[in-house]
Amino acid sequence: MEQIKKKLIERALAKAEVIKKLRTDFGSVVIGEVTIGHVLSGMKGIVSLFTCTSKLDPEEGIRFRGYSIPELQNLLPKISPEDEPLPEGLFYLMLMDELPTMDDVMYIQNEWIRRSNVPKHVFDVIDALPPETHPMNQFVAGIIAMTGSSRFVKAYDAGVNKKDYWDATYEEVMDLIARIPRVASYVYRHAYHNDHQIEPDPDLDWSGNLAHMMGYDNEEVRRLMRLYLFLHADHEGGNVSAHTTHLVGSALSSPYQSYAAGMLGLAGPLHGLASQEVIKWIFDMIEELGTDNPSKEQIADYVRKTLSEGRVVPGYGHAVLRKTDPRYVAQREFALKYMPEDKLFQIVSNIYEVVPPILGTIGKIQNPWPNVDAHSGVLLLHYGIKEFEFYTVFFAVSRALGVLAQLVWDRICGLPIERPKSQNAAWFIQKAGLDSPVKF
Ligand code: CMX
Repeated sequence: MEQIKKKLIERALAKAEVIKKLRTDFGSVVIGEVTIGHVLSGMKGIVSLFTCTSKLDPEEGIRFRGYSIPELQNLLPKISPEDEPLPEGLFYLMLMDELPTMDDVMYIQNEWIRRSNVPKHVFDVIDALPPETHPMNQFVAGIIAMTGSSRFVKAYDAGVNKKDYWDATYEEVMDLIARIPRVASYVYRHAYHNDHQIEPDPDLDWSGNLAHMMGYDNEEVRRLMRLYLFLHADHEGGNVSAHTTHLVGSALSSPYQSYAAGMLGLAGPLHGLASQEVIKWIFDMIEELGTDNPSKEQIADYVRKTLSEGRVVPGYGHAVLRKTDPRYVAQREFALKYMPEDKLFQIVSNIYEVVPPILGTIGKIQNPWPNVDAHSGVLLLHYGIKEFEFYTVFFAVSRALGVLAQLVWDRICGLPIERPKSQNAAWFIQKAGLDSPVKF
């Protein structure tokens, strides 16, 4: 067995035993209560998922295996001191629960290069779609087309013992992550560059290769890719993409299937599609106002108009966070370092000053502050990646790291199929003691 798997399972088995013990010996311990409000408000606040890769604090933001974003910007291996952390290292941390050395990172990187060959029929599937098909749909079609090479399905069909599910899952997860940049960049070139595809460069890291295969070869873009793929990797277990990947995986669907399902959730405008919606919203504002240098008053009027039309202000608000998203802050710092004069960055900065006070006056909005999507597009645009419908694909590439590391852990811990109970309206009405004016 290769070294990393040996190390993983040696530690993980002891931890999995503890999780099993919690289930068998402490299953009746009460950890909260469920109200009608919880059920009808998107289940927010109910602790109902087990996730070990990361944890989200409403005030402080995300911590990956206990480490905050600024801490990891110092602690994770980089190509050079002024660079961003290599996402390979974050994956190692989330999977192994220890900070990687540069050797560990190089091991992951070389594994992903070794496993990165994408079967030709996957490209045929993408080619068969009209180039104007939304890039997220092309991307997911490409992922689903790979299910034929599922190592998990092969092992399952061969009758593998359930205690070894994690092994085939790990192998498939490593294949899948290795192949993702090739699929994503293939979609990009299919959608926007007349199918002129660019071959991978085996000397580049995972993020650098994505930029390279898309057609962007300067070092600053690679740096941005590393930052982007590091920041979007995980956001604990309850967000739609992570939760869906986990849920579908609980039926022992393959990692390819589970991840594809999760990414269809990411493709919604209230989740990852918001990164495209932010730029679209800014361009619409510029067009409507007739200026690419709108004043704060003009921006405020446009925000109020958006709200009065019953639309959301994209990039603002969050189901858990109650402060400015530290992922927004990290991107803002990148912009201040590399592109402080960028016109769109100035607009994004002005929006940051204008939107929270307006949203804050609307009582129902829990969090008026920007989330990760409020900033990502403007960085990509600065380096010439102007096709904003593609932005969520970057998010999907990054999100693979967290949700798939967790899927390996789900299988190590032998988590069962998920099956919460639902009830009809009459049940809730009776529980509430409501005298309903209409009959159910
Ligand atoms: N603009 C306008 N209204 C907003 C709002 C925003 N940015 N954020 C929240 N609201 C509204 C909600 O739509 C909801 O209205 P109703 O009661 O009429 O349905 C009300 O305020 C309460 O919402 P909430 O409890 O504060 O927030 P939710 O947990 O329901 O929703 C989120 C969270 C992110 C979907 C919401 O803030 C939103 O729609 N933001 C804009 C889209 C966005 O940026 N999504 C990306 C999130 C990050 C990510 O997953 O990538």
